[in-house]
Formats: sequence, C-alpha cells, structure tokens
Amino acid sequence: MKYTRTSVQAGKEIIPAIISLFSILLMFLGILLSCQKEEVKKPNILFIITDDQDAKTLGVYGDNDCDTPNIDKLASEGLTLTSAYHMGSFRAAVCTPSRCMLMTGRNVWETQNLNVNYPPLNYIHKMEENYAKISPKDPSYYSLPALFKRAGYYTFRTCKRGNSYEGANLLFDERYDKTNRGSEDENASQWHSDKVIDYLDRRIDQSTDQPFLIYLGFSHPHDPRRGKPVLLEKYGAIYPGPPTTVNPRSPKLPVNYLPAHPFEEGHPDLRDENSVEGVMKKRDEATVRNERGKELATIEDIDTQIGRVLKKLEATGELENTYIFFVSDHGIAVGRHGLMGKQNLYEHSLKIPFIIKGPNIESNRKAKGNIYLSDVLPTLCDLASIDIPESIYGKSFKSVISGKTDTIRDVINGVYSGGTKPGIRSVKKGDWKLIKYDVMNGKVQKTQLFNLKDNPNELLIEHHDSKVIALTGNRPKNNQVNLADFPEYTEKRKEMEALLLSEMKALKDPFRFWDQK
Ligand SMILES: [Ca+2]
Repeated sequence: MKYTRTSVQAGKEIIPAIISLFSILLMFLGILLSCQKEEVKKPNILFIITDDQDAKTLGVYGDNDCDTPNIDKLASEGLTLTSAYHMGSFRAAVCTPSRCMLMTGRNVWETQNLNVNYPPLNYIHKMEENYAKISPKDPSYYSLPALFKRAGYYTFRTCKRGNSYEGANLLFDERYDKTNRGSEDENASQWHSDKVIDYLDRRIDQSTDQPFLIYLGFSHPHDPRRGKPVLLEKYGAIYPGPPTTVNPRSPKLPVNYLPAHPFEEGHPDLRDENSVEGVMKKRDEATVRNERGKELATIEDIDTQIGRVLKKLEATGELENTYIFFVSDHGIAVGRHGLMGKQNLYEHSLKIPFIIKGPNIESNRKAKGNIYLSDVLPTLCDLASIDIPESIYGKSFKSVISGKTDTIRDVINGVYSGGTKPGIRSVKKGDWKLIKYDVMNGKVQKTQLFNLKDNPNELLIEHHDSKVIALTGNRPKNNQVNLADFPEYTEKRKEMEALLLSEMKALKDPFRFWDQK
C-alpha cells in the first residue's frame, strides 16, 4: 500500500491522539473501579434487642405514654413493621427459643435441641478457639456470628446472661454477658451501651474499616422493673410496689385490661403470672398502673442509652453505612387480659416491635412485613451479600425493606407449649386470628376467633362488663368479642381450624388438640 505524504502526517497526529484517548479511558476505568470498590463496601449492622417489650409501648405503634425520642426518630427516618412476630415457645422461658430462632433462622420447634446452657461464671471468651472446634456439621456453623465472621465482619455481642443460643454466643469475636436489671447506670441499660461505645471508640483508634455486626441486647424492661428513681417518679410509680392507692400520674390501664383472665390459660404456678416482684397475683388498678409505670421508666432509660450509642456512631462517621434494627424478643401482657407474663398468644405478647433504619431505606414508612424473628438471619445475610444457608426455615424480607413488597408471608403461627400440654396455638391470616387452648389435662378446651381489623385488642365479653369499662374508660363495640361460637362465623372458624391444623403439620408440631384429627 502506498501512503501519500498527507496520510503519513495524519497518522503521526493520530497516534498521540489515540494515546491520550487511551489515557483518558484508563482514568475513567480507574474512577469506575474505585466507585465499584465503594459500592461493594459491606454495610455495618447494629442490632438492638430489648427483653420483654410490648410494641404498644412505642409511639409509632400508637401509644405515646412513654418518652422514647431516639426510637421515635429511628421510626421516622426508617421503616416500621406492624406485623412482626416471634412465633412462640415450648418452654416457660420464652426468651430462649426466641433468641435461638433469631440466631439460627430456625422455626420454634427446630430450636429444641440447641445448646442453651449458661456459660460458667469463670468463663474466659476465646472466639478463635471456640470456632476451631466447630465444623459444618454443627448448627452453630450456620449461626449469625459464624456466617458474619466468614464474611469478614467483626462480631460483637453484649446481652443479658443466658436464655439464648450459647452455640452462637461462643462465636462472637467479643462478648459480654450480664443481666442488668438494676436502678443505677452501672447495673442497668447503660452497662450494655457503654460496652458498645467503648468498642466504637476503639474502632476510631484503630482506624479500621472492617465492617461490624453489633448485637446490643438490653436486659430491661423485663421484670423486676427497677427503674431509675427519677424516671419512676416521672411515670408515677414506686418500687417495688404494689402501691395501696392509684397514682394519677401513672400510665392509664390498657384498653384490654381485665382483673383476671376468664379461664386458666394452662400453666399453673407460672412465675411470670404469680411471682413478679411488686405484683404477685394482684391485678387491681393501682398494681397494674404502677407496674406499667415501672415498665415505661426502664424503656425510657433504654431509649436514652440508644441515643448515646447512635451519637457515637455518628461521630465515627459510620452511621450512614449502618443498618440499625430495633426489636424485642417477644411482647408481654402487663395487665392486658388479666395476664402479667408473655406465656400467651394474644397480640400484646406474640407481636414484637420492629424498626429498621439504614442505607436506602425510605423514611417514615410502615409495612406489615408478616415476619418472624426466624427471618432476621437470612435478611441480615441478604443485606450483607452473604449466602443464606440452605434449608433454613426463615425467609429474607429484604424485599419489604427495599419497598418492593409489603409482606413476605400470608400466615402467621403462634405456639405456647411451656405449661400443660398441648398448650396454646394460634394462626393468623389476613384480618382473622384463631387461638386454641387445650390445657390442664383436658379441663380447659377453648377456641377464640377474632377479626383483628374490627377488634385489634382482642377484646372479650368480659371487657364489656360495666366495672371493667369504668376502669379502662373503653366501651367496646358489640362485635368486639370472641366470635368463635357465633353461627354467622361457623364457616370462617372451620376455615381457620383447618388452616391451623395444616400449619401445625407443616411445622412438625408434635401435639394435636382435642378436636383435631
Ligand atoms: Ca424476654
């Protein structure tokens, strides 16, 4: 090929142009790669869990009796799930299966054989030694701290001592166990938040960018509710109680308060119903309102401690890349339906508060969710791009967090089998909820059917009693009762009974009720 003078000259000019174009391309590629590196930065997780907290103690769930500005702010800047549940328990210590479900993604019955022993008091934590002892055959290999450790996270836990999955506790990089239910900062909620603040300070000193999973468990508002004196005063409560007269500054009675549960719910001599400090077997107005005041005093203290942790997190510059979860291990009655404990399947005890704030979460949004605590592990994995262990019961609800969906389940189950067997079971679908009791060796066999849209507080005929109305100030509507024996709901009851049985079979519930085949 013969080149003309012009084309050779043009070629000489093109070569440097190509080189500079190539340099520009390289530069763009560099920027692109660094952006991608930025994008794959793992998010931090701050998982806050309280002990025995009814969702209704928080403003976002419709009750403003308690001052919780920091939790309220999480809700206004994030997502609140209005239909989150813990699923239940086969033992009186409801905390234990609840926290096992959370750490493993298993359902309630699948947590039965996990190691829930307390660590000896002289135990010295050496995570690497503990981790070296496990293999993929161990359930703890797929527990939350193990999965996050393998993904490069630093895992940190502070919580009450015991009532949890020790197999998982052994595998946190750092762990602190102490049940703090006192009235002073050093033996109440501040003890736990100080541990987290100390860790966040160390991260600054070490200028580490290793992502973290912090599990911050408070020991309150679980009884005995020894609130700080100044907060007890604020909520009109005395410790330990009970008082002899009603303090008008104490929180009002809940609308579903009853002086006694209408029938034996199946667990005679249960500590939580008979021996709570300051309450014992009393259910009168002064006692219940005092106990609620004590409860709210401890919750406000938790809120203050959460505020301190979030302030520190902001100071570290890591707040923006952190998913913050606020939940409880289960709810609690504290006077609702004449009950004091959590060993029942009414909404106040089965439902949990669930708030999430974090990267790309729309602010001030509510979604049903229809989730269990078992769904937390796969969801955290999903958010951190960790492979979800195969064949676990829990499902990721990342699609709810991102706003793509409102719910991940159609049906919600409840189990209480910690007293006389088979115990209590519930099933919820849409607005309908069925609760069945087969307890006290066949002496109590009851069925309750509620439409939660019409009767969200699961009011019973006993709530229509004029003496109860005089106390609560709440006059129930005619349809706010147990509908199980109303002829017009025969078909609905039949449908829910069939659904309950099929769910019990699916969950491999080892028991059947008196009228189940
Ligand atoms: Ca608990």
